[in-house]
Amino acid sequence: MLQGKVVKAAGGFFTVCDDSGKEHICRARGTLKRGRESLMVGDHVLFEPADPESADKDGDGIIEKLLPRVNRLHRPSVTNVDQLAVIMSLRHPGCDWQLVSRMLVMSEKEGMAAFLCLNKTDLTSKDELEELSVQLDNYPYKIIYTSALTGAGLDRLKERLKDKCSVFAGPSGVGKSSLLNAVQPGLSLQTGTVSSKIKRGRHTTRQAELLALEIGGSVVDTPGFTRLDFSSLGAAQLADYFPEFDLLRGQCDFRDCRHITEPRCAVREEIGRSLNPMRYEHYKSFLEELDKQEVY
Ligand SMILES: Nc1nc2c(ncn2[C@@H]2O[C@H](COP(=O)(O)OP(=O)(O)O)[C@@H](O)[C@H]2O)c(=O)[nH]1
Ligand SMILES: [Mg+2]
Ligand SMILES: [Zn+2]
Repeated sequence: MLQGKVVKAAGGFFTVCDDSGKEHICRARGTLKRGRESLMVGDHVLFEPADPESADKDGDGIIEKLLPRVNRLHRPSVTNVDQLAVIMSLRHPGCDWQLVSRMLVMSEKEGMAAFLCLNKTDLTSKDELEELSVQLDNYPYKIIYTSALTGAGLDRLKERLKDKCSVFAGPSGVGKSSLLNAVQPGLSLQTGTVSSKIKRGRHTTRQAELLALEIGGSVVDTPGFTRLDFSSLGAAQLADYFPEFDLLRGQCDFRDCRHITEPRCAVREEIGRSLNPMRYEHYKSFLEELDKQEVY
């Protein structure tokens, strides 16, 4: 039996990449097809490769066992992800900072590292970038500025992607596929203008696929998370998913402080100092959203 990783799943067939990089088309044992245990892209598995001696020359391998998962993302379904690369553009379309925070909360919840990539810097003036850097003072995640068009920042992006399994997430049209094509010119992923995508209906489902990078590592290019609700999140845990609050934990006067109206709140005292004000606003609005969920 060999060990491998599922890099593609479609129509009941799984493409499994073994340790030497060879791909095998496999089917799964019945018990691995259904329910909670159903296989997905990113899974580590044990499989029996197709027997080259067998009469049925086109026979497929059989996946026998699913190995434990480290984490998992939904829509697209991917597992064992090292990091989430949140991709946004500064213009066409402009950056949705609240959506960025939403995705970052998700990555924290799943125990994934994350970084932010702001693309299309070629469309932004130097003044705008300077203004932005004030707005992003004390932003708690690494930010890489790129242009898939001019190639600016690509080396830094490659450095981050090397030898990791990354998921590219972000709205349609920000340049996810263009960035991947620039990182690895042979990929030839389909890219499109914002308007033509909207016409075609941008929520067309597509299977997640792990793309191996020549620099080492792999990337899942997603059509963007279409539904990102907090239904599985409790209000009491929200603050745990804002890593910039970590150093202040236990320092508020009230032990169960929610950092909203309580007096002598260590978090609120740090807003505009070590805490980024925009991030705190997102915390507040997510908490409101979760409170409503829990009432109904
Ligand atoms: N000016 C500029 N346009 C870009 C850049 N990156 C992507 N685009 C364009 O933005 C559109 C959407 O790109 P695409 O890669 O399909 O975005 P995706 O939906 O996130 O995969 C295409 O027309 C690209 O040519 C960039 O860095 N600068
Ligand atoms: Mg794309
Ligand atoms: Zn507090």
